[in-house]
Amino acid sequence: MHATPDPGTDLAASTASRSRGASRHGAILVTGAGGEMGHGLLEAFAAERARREEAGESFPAVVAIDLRELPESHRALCDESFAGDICDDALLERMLSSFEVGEIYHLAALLSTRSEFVPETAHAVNVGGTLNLLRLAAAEARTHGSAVRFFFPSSIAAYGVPDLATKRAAGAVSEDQFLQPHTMYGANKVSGENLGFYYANHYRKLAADRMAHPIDFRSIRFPGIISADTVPSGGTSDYGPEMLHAAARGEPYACFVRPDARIPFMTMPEAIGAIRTLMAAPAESLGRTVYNIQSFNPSAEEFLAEVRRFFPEAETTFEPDLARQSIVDSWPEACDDAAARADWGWAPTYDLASAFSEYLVPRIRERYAR
Ligand code: AKB
Repeated sequence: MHATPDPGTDLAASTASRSRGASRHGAILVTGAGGEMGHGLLEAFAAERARREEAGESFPAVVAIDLRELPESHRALCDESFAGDICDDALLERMLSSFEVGEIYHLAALLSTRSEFVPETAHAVNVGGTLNLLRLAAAEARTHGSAVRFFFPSSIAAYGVPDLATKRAAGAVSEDQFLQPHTMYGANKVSGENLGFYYANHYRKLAADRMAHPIDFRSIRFPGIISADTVPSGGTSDYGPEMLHAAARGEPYACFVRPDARIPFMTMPEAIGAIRTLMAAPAESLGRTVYNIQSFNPSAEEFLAEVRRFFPEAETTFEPDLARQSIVDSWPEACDDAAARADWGWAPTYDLASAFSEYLVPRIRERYAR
């Protein structure tokens, strides 16, 4: 049986014709670059570039895409930025006319709370966008003849633990348990993981001229992430960072989950470090495409106790929102990260106490003192 000789997309066809034209610059592409994680990643690339250039080595161009124009602080960290939709082929075409993409960090997504208000839009962005980027990566791989390395941030939202009793009994869950999420965002994350696996290993299975592994797909299931520099919006793990930032600003905060709500968390620098380490790991050492990681997993009440150690005046109350609480209840209270530890040397930098005393509090105090 024969399939069509080419992926059959305009993007693929024009990528091939471009390769015969003017030379393009090797590039790392970051989508959703204006978000919390995007900024951290752009900073890490800028630091890496400075190190490499000092050693007389080259570093690829860093190209950012975000729905909105990037702030100057972000733009200064990349070689080129594009404002627009990752589902817009014309935008991707413009980017590809100048850059040959060898690595992609696909961060653009609608988070879990926001996605429940507009599930179909969330699917279009979270799954449609991922599919478009995978397709672009496969076309680029065909053009330059080597696999494109692709990072996809998955989430504990990929899990759907059926009820609280099961959550408490399960403890730390492995990558393969409870994969029936209760949210559109979670369903989108599972789809992204599966699409990545397909493009990496089985893309165009029946085509005579197929490239066996056009994409080197790597993914981390992140817990809730806490940054000292930014307050997230649209997520359900946001109660942790919101509680801390409100206390540091001296503002009251009504926490939308019960005191006993428990999920895993980590700090933003640990998340950025983990992405960089996973993406630098030799392919032979990776036994899976998707890895759990976590640093600490306090209940909301334990998190508040830590906040009050530094901000004793914190005016925090608990006013659970039943719907958002039900999402947190469907996420595991801990993740088994043994595979990440064994395959690419993942280890958390902080526990709850040191995350507060060594990173969050000093930096947040400095931020709000400005
Ligand atoms: C969210 O709450 O939606 C995100 C996540 C856990 O992926 N922070």
